[in-house]
Amino acid sequence: MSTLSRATVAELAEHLENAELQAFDVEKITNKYPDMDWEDAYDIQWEIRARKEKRGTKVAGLKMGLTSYAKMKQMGVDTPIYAFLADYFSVPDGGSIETDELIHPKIEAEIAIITNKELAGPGCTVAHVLAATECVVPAVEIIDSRYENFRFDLKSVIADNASSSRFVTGGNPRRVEDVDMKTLGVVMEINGEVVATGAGASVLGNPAASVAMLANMLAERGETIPAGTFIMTGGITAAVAVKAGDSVCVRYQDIGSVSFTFK
Ligand code: OOG
Ligand code: MG
Repeated sequence: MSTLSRATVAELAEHLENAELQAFDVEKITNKYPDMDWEDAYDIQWEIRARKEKRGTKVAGLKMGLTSYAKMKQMGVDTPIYAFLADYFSVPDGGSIETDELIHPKIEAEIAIITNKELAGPGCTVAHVLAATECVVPAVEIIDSRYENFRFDLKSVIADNASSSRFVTGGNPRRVEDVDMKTLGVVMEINGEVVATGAGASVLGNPAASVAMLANMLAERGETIPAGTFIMTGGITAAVAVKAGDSVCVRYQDIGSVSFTFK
């Protein structure tokens, strides 16, 4: 049961996508539309996805957000959310990110997987996810909320594609049977200094549970996770702000490291 008209959904999608593409911040949309509901929020996100696809952008993967208590606490919200990753968000390992194209970027260390079977909810479990996982991949997400001062509520952030802006993968992906995603440790360094550490279990007890939740959330819209999907399971620690000139290296137990710089 959505409350916003098709026209308002389209207008808000254009507004938030322009803020993303032109790197300017905006007021959170619930200020003007306090009665919008969850379905409206995801409708706006799916409309942003449709706008990009119409222009030829491909979807490079999916992500879950706010799956760790560190992240929920940092952002003052209490439910995981999902979003999509556009092809141009992808930055190669060892590459550099144009800081000017972003508003106020923060980085997150995440564990990602690539599926090899379709995953469909409702009823998707960790066991289903593990049986459909090709490999485990280290990933660093660069989030960049389009909202002023990175302050938002859940509906506003869902509409804003969960602050998605860039991501970097690399390292040495491993087969799922060769890694324990729960105990997999991560060390995040900026300019050689350790700024955060954590383990996979911070993400809903097991990053695979985040993927199961994604399948179950997508089922509410009649969607599934196709085979071959790259999925980032959510930040393990709180996100850390970065600035031009910073060089980032996140080291993962067993699956290598990911590095890049901010120009
Ligand atoms: C929302 C996106 C959160 C994660 O990994 O938890 C997210 C935000 O904090 O801006 O990507
Ligand atoms: Mg994230």
